Parts: sequence; structure tokens; C-alpha cells
Amino acid sequence: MTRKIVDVDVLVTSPSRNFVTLRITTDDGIVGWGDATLNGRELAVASYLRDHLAPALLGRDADRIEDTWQYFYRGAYWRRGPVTMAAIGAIDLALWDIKGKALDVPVYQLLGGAARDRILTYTHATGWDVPELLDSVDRRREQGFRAVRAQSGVPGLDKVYGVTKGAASYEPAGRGAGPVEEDWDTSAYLRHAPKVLSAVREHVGPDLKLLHDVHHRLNPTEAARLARSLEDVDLFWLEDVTPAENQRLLRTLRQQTTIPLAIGEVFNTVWDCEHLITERLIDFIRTAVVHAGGISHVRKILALAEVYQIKGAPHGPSDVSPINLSASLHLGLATSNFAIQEYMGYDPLVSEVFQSSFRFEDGYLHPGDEPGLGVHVDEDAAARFPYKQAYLPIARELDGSMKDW
Ligand code: CS2
Ligand code: MG
Repeated sequence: MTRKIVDVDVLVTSPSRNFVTLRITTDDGIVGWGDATLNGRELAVASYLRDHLAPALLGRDADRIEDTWQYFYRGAYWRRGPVTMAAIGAIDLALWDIKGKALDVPVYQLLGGAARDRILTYTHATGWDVPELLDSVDRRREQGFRAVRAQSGVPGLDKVYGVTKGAASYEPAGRGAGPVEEDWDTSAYLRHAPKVLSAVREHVGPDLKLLHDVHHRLNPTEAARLARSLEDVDLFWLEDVTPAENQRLLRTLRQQTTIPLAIGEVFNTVWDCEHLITERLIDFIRTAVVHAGGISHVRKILALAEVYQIKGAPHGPSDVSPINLSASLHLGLATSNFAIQEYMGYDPLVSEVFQSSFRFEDGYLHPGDEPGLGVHVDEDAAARFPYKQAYLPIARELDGSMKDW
């Protein structure tokens, strides 16, 4: 018996920020939902799905998840990249959602059942200066988080990645006709970051897991200098220390520091991070489920990582939807080498559109046991929040040359 796909649609909605959601409906009336959100390039993915993949999805057997993945990955000829893989990822998530609903089981049961009872999470703490950052860390600890990422301002710079002045939550994409431009000063950052992170460690004591995201800003030599200055802070990880297109650049850095390294959120296939994994240049692989081809592909990345004692820690900020977060939790619950899930929480408006079954308790998340991925999308509510153009910032060195944001 085949379960045919009879309708495919793409919703672009903006409850506090833009999300792209794929809806697939089968001939027996099952609806599956997939996240296709790519911050700052949402319409590209929406068009890739609507104009190129949806026509080829109609009539396909919804139960053939792996074949569908291969069909759209190999069949496009033009492979990889965030737009392509987010579109394939959305289809993958929607088909796993359908299969779980058809069999009346949560997706993690289809992936081998629970390999743990709950999933450790980390969240963001931000502050323009140290006192503000320490307050933010304290508020996150009071919420129950056992792991916190700490980001602060940098003296001399009026905008810095990961920190907003005074706003309640950090949303990197600014609404408007073009990207906001931010200055960057590596020397000032290298002087300041060790002081900030040491002050946080001093304030919180030894138990809280402390993370920091360098956000691709350093070259390997600067990264080694920063790592050496942070050895005593006992970081859970140092993230994206250097742009990792040239993965072999991490070889020397790996020898120069014992700080765990996390990379991968901008990667979209196993081939993007193959050397990082097979040469064990990192400790955590961060590919986001939606951006790396969905559950079907990220589970393969994690299987390769397991061979090298590398753990999964998927990207999961507030700029991918609760559908992606739920998929990440189902995968994480069923994957033995899964370490931690990024979880920033969402603006209250988001839950008007996405009703999720995952639950946060005592610093851990669980996807819940609803059939499928456990997320319902209210399409009437989604229609109330039309898309608003938004761009991620760009960064420039003080001499005006471009810098990795
Ligand atoms: C960051 C993200 O959460 C993280 O680790 O790298 O906030 C990233 O800057 C955004 O997802 C970009 O949209
Ligand atoms: Mg990051």
C-alpha cells in the first residue's frame, strides 16, 4: 500500500521573526510539517521548494523517505549548499512527521527508541559589559539551565555579534532593506574576551557548563592565542573559532589547546565536515537538522562522528523554527553520541503559530511522545504574520575591509 503525496505548500510567516514551513499532505489525509528557515535567505528556500521541488514531490510515496532524500540530492545535479539542503531538510522532516503520525509513534521511536531519558540544553546569556552579562547568566541559571553560552560587548565597538543593548532577546537578523554593518576589532576582542569569561567563571563557580562562540572571527594563530588564554576557564566548548572552509587549518590549533572545539552550524552535508570528523579536529559537530538535509542526513553525520568519539550538538537558535528543534530532540533522544541541544526559547508570538509538545525541565529537554515530530502549525495564525524582509549583519575590519560576521 503506498501513501501518496497529494498536496505540497510552503508557508512564510513572521511571528516576531521570519520562518519558512513546508506542509505535505497525503492521500489518506496525514499532514507532515518541515522547517525550511534559513535566516536572511528565507525566500530563496521557499522558492526552491515551491518552484522546483514541490512539483516533483506530488504523487511520490511519502513512506520512501530515504529514496526521496536521494532523489532530490542526486537528482538536482547541483548539490550541497544551505538553500538546497534546507529545502531537502524540510521535506525530510515532513516525511518523518508523516511516518510517525501514520504509525502513531513519536519519531524517536522510529530511530531506534530512546538512548537517554532527556537532553541536556544550553542557552544564551548576553551582556554589553560584565555586570550585565553576569545578570543574564544568573537569570538563565534561575530558569534551570545547567549550561550557558556567554557573549559580551567589546570595548570600542558599538555593535558586536551575540549581544544587543538592552533588548530582551537577541535576534541577529535586522528588518529592513539591507544588512546592518558592524565594525570588528580582533585585537580588542582578544584583550577583552579572556577577562570577561574569567569573570563569569569566577562568578558562577566550577559546576556551570560555560560556552563561548567566537563566530568565525579569528585566524588559527589568533585562535590558538585565545584558547591558551582561556585554558583555566574550563570551557565546555569554544565555538567556530575560525572560518572552517579549510578544515585542515584546524590541525595545528587542535595540537595547541585542550579546550573542546565545536564547529559545524554553517555546514550542510557530511562532506563539508568530513576532515573535521575523520581527523578528530573537533569535539562537537554542530550541523543543524534543517540546514543539513534533515534527520536522514544528520543521523549519518552523527554516525560518522561516533566512530571518532565526536558528539552531536546541533545548532538550534531562535532563528530556526520549533519544528527543527523538535526534530533535533527526537534525533538527540535516539542517538548515543548526542551531547547537548542549543535552546534559546522563542518569542511568545511564535507559539501562536507553532504549538509544540517538547518540554523543558531542570535544564533538560524532551521531545514528548506525540506521534510524529509533535508540532502543530496554526495556518490561520501564520497568515496574520506576513513576511518582513530581514538580513543578517555584515562585519568589516576597522580599515573597512570585509570580515566574517
Ligand atoms: C550562533 C547563531 O547560535 C549560534 O551558535 O552562531 O546565533 C547564528 O549567529 C545565527 O543562527 C545566524 O542566524
Ligand atoms: Mg554559533
